[in-house]
Amino acid sequence: MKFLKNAYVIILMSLLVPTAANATLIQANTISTNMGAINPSFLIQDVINPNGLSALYVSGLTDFDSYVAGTTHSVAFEQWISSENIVTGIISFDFGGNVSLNAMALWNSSWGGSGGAIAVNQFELLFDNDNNFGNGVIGSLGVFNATNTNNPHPSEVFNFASTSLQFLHMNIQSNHGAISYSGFADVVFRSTDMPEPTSLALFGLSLFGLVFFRKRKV
Ligand SMILES: [Ca+2]
Ligand SMILES: [Ca+2]
Repeated sequence: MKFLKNAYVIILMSLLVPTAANATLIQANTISTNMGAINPSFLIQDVINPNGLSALYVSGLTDFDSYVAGTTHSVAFEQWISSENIVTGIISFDFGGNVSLNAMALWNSSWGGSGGAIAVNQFELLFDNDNNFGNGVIGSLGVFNATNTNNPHPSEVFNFASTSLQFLHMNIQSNHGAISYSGFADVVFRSTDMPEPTSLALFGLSLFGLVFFRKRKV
């Protein structure tokens, strides 16, 4: 009986350990910006779908760390480019419900422009309780610099303290020199929420353990 109980605890622990180490890639449901788009081929919506990346992802299923480490972006026409003469501004992400995030990965733009690259450079991430940057935000997750403008380019990962949020704003403060446009190719986010299938497995195992030990006691 004691052996069985110990075995049960060990199985439970072994399930908990990989869950803590893994983190799931998650994508926003919707995105909007006050920076517009140069034309309908370069909409902001392009940055939250896997088109243009060297591998596909599935939000809520794909492992974040291995995905962003091995995936590049090289398709010049699968990216967002701002309206002319707007190089700074706000991009807002809505996750459709509360999620816990602790990193964003970004694949930048490789387009050149008058004065330099259009790739975004300095930006601040801010979390909010609505989709409106203008009426204030709850807090900042940090100020970051995106430096990689090569083509094809790997992702750059920006880490921050794990935060529960539904709305995230990216306040773009500079690009890499272009005087007329800013842009980037893709973003994904790192979720620290426990993946659903593991939660279910743990729940099932707990229930099994409870029933099993109850039965043995009788
Ligand atoms: Ca894309
Ligand atoms: Ca707000």
